[in-house]
Amino acid sequence: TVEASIPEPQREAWTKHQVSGFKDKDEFESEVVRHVETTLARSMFNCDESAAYSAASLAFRDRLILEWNRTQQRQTFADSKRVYYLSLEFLMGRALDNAMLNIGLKDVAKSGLSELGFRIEDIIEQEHDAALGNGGLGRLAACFLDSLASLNYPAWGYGLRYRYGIFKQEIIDGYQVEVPDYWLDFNPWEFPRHDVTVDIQFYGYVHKVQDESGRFVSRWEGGETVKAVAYDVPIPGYDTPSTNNLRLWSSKAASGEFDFQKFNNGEYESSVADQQRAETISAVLYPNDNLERGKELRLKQQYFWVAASLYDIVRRFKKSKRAWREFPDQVAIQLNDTHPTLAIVELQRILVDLEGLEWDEAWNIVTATFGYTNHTVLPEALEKWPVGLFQHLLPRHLQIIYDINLFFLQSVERKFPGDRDLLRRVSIIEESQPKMVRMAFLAIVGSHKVNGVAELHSDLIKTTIFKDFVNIFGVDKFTNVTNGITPRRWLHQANPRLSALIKSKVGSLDFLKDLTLLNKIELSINDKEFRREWADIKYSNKVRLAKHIKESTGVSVDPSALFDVQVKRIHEYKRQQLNIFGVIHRYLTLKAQSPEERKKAQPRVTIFGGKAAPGYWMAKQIIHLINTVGNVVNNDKDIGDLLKVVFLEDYNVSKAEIITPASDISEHISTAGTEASGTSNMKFVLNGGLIIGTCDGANIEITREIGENNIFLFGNLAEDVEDLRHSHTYGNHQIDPDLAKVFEEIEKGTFGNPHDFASLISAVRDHGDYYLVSDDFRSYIETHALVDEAYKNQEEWITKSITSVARMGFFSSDRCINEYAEGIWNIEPLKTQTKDGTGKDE
Ligand code: B1H
Ligand code: IMP
Repeated sequence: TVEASIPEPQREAWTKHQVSGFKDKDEFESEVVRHVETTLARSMFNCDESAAYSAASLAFRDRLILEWNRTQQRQTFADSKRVYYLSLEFLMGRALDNAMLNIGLKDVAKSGLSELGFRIEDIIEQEHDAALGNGGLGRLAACFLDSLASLNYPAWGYGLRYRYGIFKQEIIDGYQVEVPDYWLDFNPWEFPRHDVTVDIQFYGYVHKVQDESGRFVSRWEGGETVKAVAYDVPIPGYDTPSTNNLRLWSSKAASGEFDFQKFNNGEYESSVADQQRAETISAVLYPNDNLERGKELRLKQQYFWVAASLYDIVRRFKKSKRAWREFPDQVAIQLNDTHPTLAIVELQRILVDLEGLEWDEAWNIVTATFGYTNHTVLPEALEKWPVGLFQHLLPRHLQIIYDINLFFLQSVERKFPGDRDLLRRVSIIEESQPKMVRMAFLAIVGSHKVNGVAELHSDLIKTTIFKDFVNIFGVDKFTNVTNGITPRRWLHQANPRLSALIKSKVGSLDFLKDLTLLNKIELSINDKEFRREWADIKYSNKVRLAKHIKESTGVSVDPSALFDVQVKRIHEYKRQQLNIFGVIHRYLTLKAQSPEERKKAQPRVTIFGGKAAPGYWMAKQIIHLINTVGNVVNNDKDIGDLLKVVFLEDYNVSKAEIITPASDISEHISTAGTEASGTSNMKFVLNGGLIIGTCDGANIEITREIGENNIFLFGNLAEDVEDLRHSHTYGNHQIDPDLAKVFEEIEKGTFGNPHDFASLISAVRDHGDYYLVSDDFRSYIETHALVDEAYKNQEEWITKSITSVARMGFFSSDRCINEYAEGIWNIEPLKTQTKDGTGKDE
């Protein structure tokens, strides 16, 4: 059994002193005071809110780590298959509130803190977001960790511990300014594991040597070595003791400190340079969403993280002393986009070069282990690396890639003899100048399943970018797993009153574990009291947001106006430009009306938020235009409260928790076929907001679930986009007359120096309107008019809102994770209650 390995007397001492976490208010307070007075070296006389936050977090962390240990022990002894989720981004947001709610001790903490003189809301506010991600892709990884733990799956996340997460955005004179996000000053949620380290090699050369059996094997030698140090972040499941692990790697000079040899020789500067170069690897998150820009340091980050993670995974597997062919029965590895694709090559290298397996045997193990999730069809986001860069940084890996490609192309040739153009199209090596490694193709060839993240997107990858691979591998290799969101954070935590109201109708909080139970609230659709409370909750969430808007922008908004929200990364394909052009059109329309006519207009507050990649010029122009339009509109006496335009700076997870529950209508208006899924659309609807959107990504499935009467769809369809683009270039491209008036007004200087917005306008008018802004403008404006009308009928609106929420059960990330577990990973949840602590029986 578990304990047998420890001698009797020692075991007795250990069990006698077994630690357990706090269970009630008194014990919680005592833990907080202990941490304040010892860990933080403070006292009741100088315990400010920040110290109280730290101490409360440490008290919860202590509890979590005990469950973490038990969970890891259960998993180790059950010895069942685990899944490893490799993601370069984990956009976790704040941890304290989430830990309190998932463990179920928020009320205890609230009264405990209150007795010590603090309001829990103020304490929660002290926490700095863990912002190790750009947008949807990183937040999806965070929701997946929550579901994996809540559903008791044996699962680990692997990522990078960036010293700087996504930059903090400030808006100065209407422009985005980037400020570094140094978040690690004091992070109570991580455990440094200075004993868990891996040496990672770069550069060097490859040569062949004969092993004991006389076989020639490749050896990769020389070059630079950097140390990876593990930092563990416990991930609590909701209403379960299961606590999983997110392991983040930090880079350090391999020699530990700087080079004393050089230091003693008087080479002071270069002696620290090596150390600094090593630490640079995990220093900063690349701030690009849906864009790849081939920088050597990024490839270094990828290999560093992938090699450390695989070393860890393989070490854990080897402890079980199983045969290598059992590896895929014990290990599933999911690649979150192509960023970790090198893991495929690294595992093949480990098996062939270090463990001495034959190529084919190794390759069968590799392909049975990996699954690849594609998140985008945008050409500028598909990763390609110059062969020369690979040759320099990872010489052995390039050889392996060439071999993988050769064997793959030979198999294609056998299946489709003589089709040389096919070989050229699907080759992992693009024969361009310079030659490039196509990471998505490598990921497909090296995985047993490839999935898209919403139905339309999964169809599109099969018919466009990966079409040839469907013919080669068969259609069954390609599948769909529609994204989801965790209802714990995005309903219960962000909107506690709505969660409580739903609970009163469902009978319990079980809907947080089985979101389809939401459908029970549809039975109360005519319950007057329920409807009144529903509307009241939305209103009070809007009051809270209005307060935030006032504090952060100085603009006063009326909470009874229609709140129209678009918060997400700023990108041309997401079309914030369409939105702001629409706002200008609305403004011009109001200005042209008589005061009498204007009285009939529906008052609106249009709210924007989101970061632009620092080098993305167009996106920055969009932010600037939104701010200048806000300046004009918000100060126009004719307009008053009929229209307000605000840009909320530094949109992040914790701001999303305030903004999402306060929306009446949110905008998901990407050019059809460009947004793989979108996940904020799900969050808004789950919080009782309606949406205006294009037939794109998950909007389509949301429509199917909630019914088309409950969503405002507009615009051209994905299937027509190519033809429209063609006609822009080769036909007579006429832009929409109302949009032309908007452009005229900008060019007159109404919103500041028109020169600042010239390229925004010319992209639409003169350069082919790639994102179809003009084509969709009319239907966008008309659909917004329908929104105004619908909002005036509040009873109808509330009915739509309740109906939609009732039908959102499908979009839980629990459903999504169960689909991955069954269809791709072949793993099962682990029981949490066992007689002997091994997790083998209930
Ligand atoms: C998504 C990215 C992405 N798709 C490259 N692709 C990056 C690509 O740093 N990079 O190089 C970073 C991010 N992100 C998003 O994934 C999609 O645009 C959303 O539609 C989708 O909802 C989300 C999660 O699947
Ligand atoms: P690793 O996967 O080997 O790094 O182990 C992760 C954690 O799981 C360890 O820190 C332990 O808490 C736990 N663990 C792993 N192996 C054992 C074991 O053999 N006995 C008890 N706990 C283990």
